[in-house]
Amino acid sequence: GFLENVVTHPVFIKGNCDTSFIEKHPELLQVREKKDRASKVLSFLGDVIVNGSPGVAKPLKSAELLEARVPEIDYTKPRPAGSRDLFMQLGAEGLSKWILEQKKLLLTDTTMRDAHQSNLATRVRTYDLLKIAEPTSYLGSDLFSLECWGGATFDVSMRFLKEDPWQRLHKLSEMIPNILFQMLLRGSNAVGYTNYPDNVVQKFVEEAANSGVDIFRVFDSLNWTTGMRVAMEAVRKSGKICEAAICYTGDITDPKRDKYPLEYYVSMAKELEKMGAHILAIKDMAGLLKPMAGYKLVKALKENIGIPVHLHTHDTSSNAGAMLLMASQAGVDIVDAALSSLSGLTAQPNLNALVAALEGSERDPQVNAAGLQQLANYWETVRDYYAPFESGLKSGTAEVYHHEIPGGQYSNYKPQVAGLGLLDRWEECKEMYHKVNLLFGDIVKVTPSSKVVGDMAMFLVKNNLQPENVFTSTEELAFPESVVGMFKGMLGQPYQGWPEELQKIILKGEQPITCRPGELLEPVDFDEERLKLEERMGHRIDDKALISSILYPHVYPEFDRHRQDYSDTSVIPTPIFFYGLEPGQETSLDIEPGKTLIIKLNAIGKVQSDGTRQVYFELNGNARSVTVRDQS
Ligand code: 3PY
Ligand code: ZN
Repeated sequence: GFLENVVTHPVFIKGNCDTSFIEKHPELLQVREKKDRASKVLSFLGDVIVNGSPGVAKPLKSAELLEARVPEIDYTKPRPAGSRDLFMQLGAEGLSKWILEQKKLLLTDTTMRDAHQSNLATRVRTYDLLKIAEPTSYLGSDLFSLECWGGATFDVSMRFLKEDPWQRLHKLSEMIPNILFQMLLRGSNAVGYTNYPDNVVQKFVEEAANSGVDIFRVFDSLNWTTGMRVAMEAVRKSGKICEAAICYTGDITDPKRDKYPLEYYVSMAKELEKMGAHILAIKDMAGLLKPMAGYKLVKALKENIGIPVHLHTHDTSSNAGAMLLMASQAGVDIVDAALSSLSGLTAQPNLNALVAALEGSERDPQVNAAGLQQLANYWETVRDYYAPFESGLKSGTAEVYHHEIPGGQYSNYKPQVAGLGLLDRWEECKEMYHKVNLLFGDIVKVTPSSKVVGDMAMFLVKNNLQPENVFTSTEELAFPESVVGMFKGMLGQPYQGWPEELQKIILKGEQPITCRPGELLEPVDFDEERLKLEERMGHRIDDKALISSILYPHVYPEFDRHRQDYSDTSVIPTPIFFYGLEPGQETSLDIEPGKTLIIKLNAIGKVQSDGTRQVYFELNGNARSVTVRDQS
C-alpha cells in the first residue's frame, strides 16, 4: 500500500522530491483499500439501495421500468453520408455557402442537449445517449446537426451524474461520425457561470474541437459582442464552424417594448458577420419570438447579412411550432427542434411534427420521417426513467411573454425556489423575476445573466422586499454575490449600460469595470495547475480533466473521487443507477467490451450499532456483500 502510493505518486515519478516528500504528502499514508472494479460497483449500488440517489425524493422502482427498444438497423449496409462528411470536403466557408444554396429547411436535433436540459433538468445520462447513437447515425443521417454538448450538460454530468463530459463527447462522435456535432458555448463563460481567463477559453475550444465538436454556437449573456471575440477567434482558429448568436429578448412587434427594436438585432448580426461568424444564430432562449416577429426578424436578417441564419427557440408558450413555420416562410436556413417525445413545454418544438407539416412543400426538409419516429419511440420510453426530474409543467403558458424566464432556467428555478422554502410563493417568485428584469434596466437574460436575475428575485422575495425598497432601505442590504459581480462588470456590459443609481447602491462605493473581464484575469499556468491537481488526486491528469477542474474546481475533485471509489458508474443502466435494485432483482452491465457483470441483490441486512448495513449480492453467481453506512 504505502510503497505503491509513493512510487505511483506523480511528484515522485517526475523525480522532483527530496526527503521532505513524505512529510509534505500525508495522503501517502492513507492506504486506500484497493478494490477491484466489481467491488467498487457493488459499493455504489449498495449505497443507492440503502440511501437512494441525491436529488431523488420519490424513487421509482427500476424493475417496473421498461427497457427502451433500440431500432433494428442493418449494419452491414454502409453508413449513409451526412453533413459531417460534407464539412470534411468543403470546410467551414464552403459549408456555409452550401447551406445558402439549399431550398429545403435544414434541421438541428436538440434531443441530446437542450431538450433534456430544459425538460429533464439536464439529467440524461451517457448510457442512454450511447445506446441510440448508432441508430441515430443511420436514421438521422439527413439532419443538419445534433446539438449534443455544452450548455449545462458539462457541469451536470460531473456534478450529478458522476460521469465525464469529455468521454461522452468522444464516444458519441465515434458512434456518429457522419452528422455534425454542435455545442452551446457561453462565450467568455465557456460552459460555466463566470468569466474565465482567455487562455482557458482558448484551451477549452481547442480540446472540444479535437474531441468531436464541429459547430460552436457562441453567445454572450448580455449580447456584448466584445465578450464573444476570444471564443469566436478560437473557434475559427480550430478550423471548425463558428456560429455566433444574437440573443432575442423583448418583442419587436410591440412598439411599447422599444429598447430592443428590429434594428438592434440587425446591427448586432452585421457586427457578428464582420467578426467572422460562418453562421448567424438567433438564440431565443425563453421562446419570446412570436410567430409574426419570427417572420419579420428572419426576413430582415436574410436581407442584411450574407451568412446562413440558424433559429433556436423554446416552446414554453406553445407557439413555437407556428413560429418556425413562419420563419421557414421567411427563408430561415436551419431551425432547432427536438424529437417529439422530448419536445415541447420549456424545450424545443416538435421535430417530427415540423417534418410532417412541411412534407411536400417547397421547404420539405427531406429527412427520413419514419426513422425519426423510431428514434422518438426510443426516447419516449427513456423519458420515463427520468420522471423525478420533470419540471411539472403540464401545458404551454403564454405567461412566459411576461416573466421571460429562459426554458433552460425554468425547470431549475422552481427547485431553487423550493429549496429556499418559497414554493408556496412560486407565483410571486415568477412575478419578481419580471420586476427584477425591469429594475436591472430590461436586460438580455440567458445563462449566466438569467441566473443573476433569478438570484435577485429570490433574495427579494425571501426578505419580503420589493424592488423599490432597494432604493429606500435604511439598512445595508447584503445582495447576492452574483448580483454584485454582474454590476461590477464581471459578466461584461449590457446594451445602454447599467442603471447608474442602482449600480452605486449595489456596489457600495466600489468602482465597476468597463473593460473585458478577461483582460484582468491572469492567464492560468496549466503546468502548475496540473501538478497541483495530480498531487491532490494522486494520479495523472490529462488536458481534458485539467480543463474540467479549472472550470469547476469544486465539482471536478468530487467527481474524480467518486470514480476512484466506485469506478466508472456511467456503465450502469439508468433505472439501476438512480433507483437501485429490489431483493431478487438482477441486472447485467458491461464494464468494458466483453467484460460483463451479472449482479443480483439477495438481501439488505439490518442496521448495526455502528450505523452500517450489509448488502448481500450475487456477482456472476458468487455471493458477495458490501458494508454501507445508512444515512437515514
Ligand atoms: C445554457 O447556457 O445552458 C443555455 O441553454 C442558455 O440558453
Ligand atoms: Zn435553448
